[in-house]
Amino acid sequence: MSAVVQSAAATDVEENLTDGFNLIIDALKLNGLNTIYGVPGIPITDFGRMAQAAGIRVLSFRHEQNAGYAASIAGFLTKKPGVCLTVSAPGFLNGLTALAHATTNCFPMILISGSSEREIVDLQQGDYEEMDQLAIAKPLCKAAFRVLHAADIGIGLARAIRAAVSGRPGGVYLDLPAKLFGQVMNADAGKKSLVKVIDAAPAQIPSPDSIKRALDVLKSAKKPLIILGKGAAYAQADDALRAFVEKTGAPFLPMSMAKGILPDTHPQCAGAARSTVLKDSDVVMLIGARLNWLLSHGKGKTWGDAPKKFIQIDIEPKEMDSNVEIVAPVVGDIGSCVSALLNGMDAKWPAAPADWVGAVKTKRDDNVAKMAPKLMNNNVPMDYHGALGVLRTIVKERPDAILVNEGANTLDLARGIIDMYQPRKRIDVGTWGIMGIGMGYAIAAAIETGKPVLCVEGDSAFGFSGMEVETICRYKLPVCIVIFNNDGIYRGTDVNASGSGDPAPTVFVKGARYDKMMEAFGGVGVNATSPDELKRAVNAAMDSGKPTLINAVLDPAAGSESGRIGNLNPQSKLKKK
Ligand code: ADP
Ligand code: TZD
Ligand code: MG
Repeated sequence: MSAVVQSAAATDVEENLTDGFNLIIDALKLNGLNTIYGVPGIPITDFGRMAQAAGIRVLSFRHEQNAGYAASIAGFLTKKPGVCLTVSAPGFLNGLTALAHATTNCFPMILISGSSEREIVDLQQGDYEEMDQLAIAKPLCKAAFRVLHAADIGIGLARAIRAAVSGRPGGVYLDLPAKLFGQVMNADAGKKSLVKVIDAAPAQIPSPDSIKRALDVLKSAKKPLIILGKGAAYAQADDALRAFVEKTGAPFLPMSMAKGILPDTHPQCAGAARSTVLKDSDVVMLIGARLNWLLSHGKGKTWGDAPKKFIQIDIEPKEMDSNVEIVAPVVGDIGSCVSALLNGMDAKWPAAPADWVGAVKTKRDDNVAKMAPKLMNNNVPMDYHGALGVLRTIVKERPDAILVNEGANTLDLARGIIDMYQPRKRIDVGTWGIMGIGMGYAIAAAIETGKPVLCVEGDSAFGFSGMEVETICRYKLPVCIVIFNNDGIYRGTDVNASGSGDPAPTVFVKGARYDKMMEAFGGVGVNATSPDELKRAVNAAMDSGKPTLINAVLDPAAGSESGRIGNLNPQSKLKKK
């Protein structure tokens, strides 16, 4: 209900009034947007307070980028746009990275930012935190809107919601100049101006022809492969996806945030035979995954010489043929597309050829067996495998916990080693391979799902959002952060070739105790030097639900440059000796 301001007009006639503050709050609540991630300040300080008083959950962060990442992953986890609230110019810019990230990753998010007065900004007269924010946001998001009149707040938010969640989801910018918040209007007219968005992301039904074409190509396959991407996780069509994959009998490969839609231990999972299935498959069906760098653009050495046919299911028609020819494009939402495919497969649908399925299974079992002893080592100092072996078991025992993961070696090895068992339980660096998502993701995951969160963080990765441990302690969130502390980026062993006395660019303070940071804010800090210690500390944290940070001391020499993507890192052949 709108808080009503009473005003005694000169005429002595009392009118019920509302204002921009109240209308924005009412519009958010009307559309079920009940959580805001942000940082307060001019002109939104009072807005945050009032929103909280009105029952919206307001999570106040230490830096807007982290609040923005929180909003972006809230969008991924819930299919509703995550809302981030920032102050003008610098706060807005801090949030913008996350907005661009949301757009790149196809997560629905709305960045709402206060801004300075139009009249002054447009004449460039030097207002407090002056910046033409709308113009700057536009190229970095799916849509950008500005509201100048209180009466347009309802429409403005409705447009933002639709733009964020319909079609391919993405980031939307909503610019609210300071004056708007205090603008007063008649309360009844204000109430009527609000819009409850109906069917914000309408089902997009694929054409029957496209379904038939896709099934014909799939049926012709001798070596089919299904690749599940994070769009498939986002779609929340878990039962239909599982039924479809099982009906085909084909090996499936989950992209990192699609792990767990079907468990990584499923007999058809080809995660541990990735190179084999990419090289040797003859028909590849992409479901909510793009053929970008993460899949070597669908060509080159990774994909082998044998000719391949691609089928692609995606809500975005322009995604088709972006990197290679798609012989069977299926455009629609994944739930509708997969249901239509299932309907088109009769009882006699042939299972994937047994020789192919068998070959993939053999490769996978071999690779798993080769890895097993490494994961059981109790070396001190720890290596990645010893530490990850422990975490792998913990996730197996606690399959509903959410795993947040970032770093280089810490990311690449954890992704391969830690099996996931449920959909949308693994959230990580995403399409950009971005560092800094860690604490924002952890906070949103805890808030949006109420589940315990385990963060597996490189020491460098953690540094990008580390101050938010205070936020985690303040809101008493069930987050356990494990820092793989190898004294630096990739390794802690680099030396400065100049001998100037400065450390090399990739190394940090040796023997740093990140656990003390957590203690500073009343959380639990643990220094773990062996896999056994690590296991005890993580289990205690997951049992207690207390904010915990475990400094896992790793061998500084254990990692490799850029983790698994060293090939993307140019190296000078002309280095000085
Ligand atoms: P990954 O990184 O896991 O490979 P990408 O982010 O590259 O995944 O691809 C996700 C794809 O999923 C995008 O092309 C996006 O358009 C698509 N997508 C997102 N939501 C849906 C949906 N509900 N239905 C169909 N496609 C979707
Ligand atoms: N800045 C941002 C925003 N994203 C990035 N990906 C990078 C910088 C470059 N970068 C990586 O790609 S991984 C990484 C950086 C700085 C950190 C790797 O070190 P780590 O992990 O300690 O997190 P490991 O286990 O030591 O490899
Ligand atoms: Mg490191």
